[in-house]
Amino acid sequence: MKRVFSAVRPSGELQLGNYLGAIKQWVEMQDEYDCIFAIADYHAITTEYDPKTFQQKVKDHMLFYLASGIDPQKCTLFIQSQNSNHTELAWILDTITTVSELQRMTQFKDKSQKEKVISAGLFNYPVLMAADILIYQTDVVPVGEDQKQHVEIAADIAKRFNHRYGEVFKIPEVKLVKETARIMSLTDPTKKMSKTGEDRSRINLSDADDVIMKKIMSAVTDSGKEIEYVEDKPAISNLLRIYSAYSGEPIEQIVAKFEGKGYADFKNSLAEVIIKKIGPIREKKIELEKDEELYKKTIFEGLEKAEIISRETLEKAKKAAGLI
Ligand code: ATP
Ligand code: LTN
Repeated sequence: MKRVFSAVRPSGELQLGNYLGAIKQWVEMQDEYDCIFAIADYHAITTEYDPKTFQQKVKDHMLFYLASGIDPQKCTLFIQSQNSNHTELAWILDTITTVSELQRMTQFKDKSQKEKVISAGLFNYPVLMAADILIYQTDVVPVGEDQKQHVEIAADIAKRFNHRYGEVFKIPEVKLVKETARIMSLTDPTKKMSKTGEDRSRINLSDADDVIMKKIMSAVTDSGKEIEYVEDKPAISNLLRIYSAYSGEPIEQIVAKFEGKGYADFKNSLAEVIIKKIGPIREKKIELEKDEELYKKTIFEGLEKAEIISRETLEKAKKAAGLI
């Protein structure tokens, strides 16, 4: 069975882009693949964060994974920082990664512009991510577009290690869903929707129905009033992709349905489609919160499995590099 690994950093509130770009794919893959999903808390602390609320964020993310349909009976779920094998391997991989290739990373360039202080952790972020992936001998990494470059550098690092020290790592491949790999902001269709963007620009998985309705109704649109899927209408095209992903209807069919109707009708219907899917996830998460043991049990059992698999690769890598 092919292995899948992916993670989300608990940097804010899970948003619709995280769900459509990543988590929805995970749910669909769990029957066919051996899936391992983590909460990348070590990645979250590479940018400014609040230690007081951090544990709650980590827990909320995990409960949203479960509420979205990730089944701990089928998948391995754990918290990245609890498995120190990752950081141990990351150090070894750091020694075969060059400063110039890390300087080329788009996410580093973007995020370092926004931070007051640029940490070495933010710079080395892709190397820890490579360790996350390679330590499980991962075949496939389902993520959104913005993480593609990081999966590619992980593959480069794996090839370099294997070439220098002998075959240890599998070479991972990225998996994107073309239509939803890059959901754009509701307030600026030239920017990606993100957890850390302004609240109006995104739909959070925790948003109440009336909040979703309000955010969609006030989402920016393009000039003109036709509902069209064309390149020079990036705002409406983004909303059409969201509509299609949530309703399962092809874009052409949605365009035909709203022919001659205005933006208000379309947005109203879009909000309803989103609410129908997000509402039950939000309610399920609230229900799961009541079960005190569920979270602890899930991450404890997941960690046990993750440690066994990752320890084996780490030892192989250390041996190959002459460290044992
Ligand atoms: P941050 O604002 O902290 O960078 P983010 O919302 O961009 O957070 P990440 O934690 O970086 O989210 O991403 C989690 C997963 O969701 C990744 O696989 C990422 O590619 C995917 N993802 C994030 N934003 C989008 C988006 N707008 N469209 C599609 N996929 C996305
Ligand atoms: N950097 C990713 C989160 C992440 C990840 C991973 C994704 C950390 N380690 C390994 C896939 C595989 C992000 O979404 N910002």
